[in-house]
Amino acid sequence: MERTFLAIKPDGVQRGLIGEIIRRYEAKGFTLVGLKLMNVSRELAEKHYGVHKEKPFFPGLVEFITSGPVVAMVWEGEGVIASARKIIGATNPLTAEPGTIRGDYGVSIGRNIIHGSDAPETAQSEIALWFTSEELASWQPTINPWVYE
Ligand code: D4T
Repeated sequence: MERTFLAIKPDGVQRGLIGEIIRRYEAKGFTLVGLKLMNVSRELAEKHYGVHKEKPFFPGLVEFITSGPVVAMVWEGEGVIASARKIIGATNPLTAEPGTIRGDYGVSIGRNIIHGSDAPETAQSEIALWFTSEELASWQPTINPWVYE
């Protein structure tokens, strides 16, 4: 079953959106298999955003993601990688569709509330970067036959 990495950024935590965000993925029918509230080290932040190292916004991005606790999560389900990104919405909250997390709650691109892996390869590497295998729970919700045909 497919898995993805999602992280509620410091702005989402500070604004009290943890419950609302988790609710959306639970209600969709996806399965939470990893969850922790944590402070992000500079080393982890720089690894996670390594692809953006040369971008002008990189220093501010690292500063922001290390500025307060983050909720790191792994979610499981059919097509969860692409679907989770749709639920998140476009990178810029002002152009993100209403009904998406960023469209409903965000304004600035540098305060866009949540991160989601963008492809199977990044999902795999980000899950390995943020979680040990012991921190992930393998379980099958008993409602799954009512979610999957
Ligand atoms: P993440 O990676 O946080 O899920 O965001 P996206 O996948 O939607 O967008 P991204 O990788 O292009 O950007 C990573 C991160 O950098 C911030 N950012 C981005 C920023 O502060 N200024 C910018 O101009 C851009 C493009 C927001 C998300």
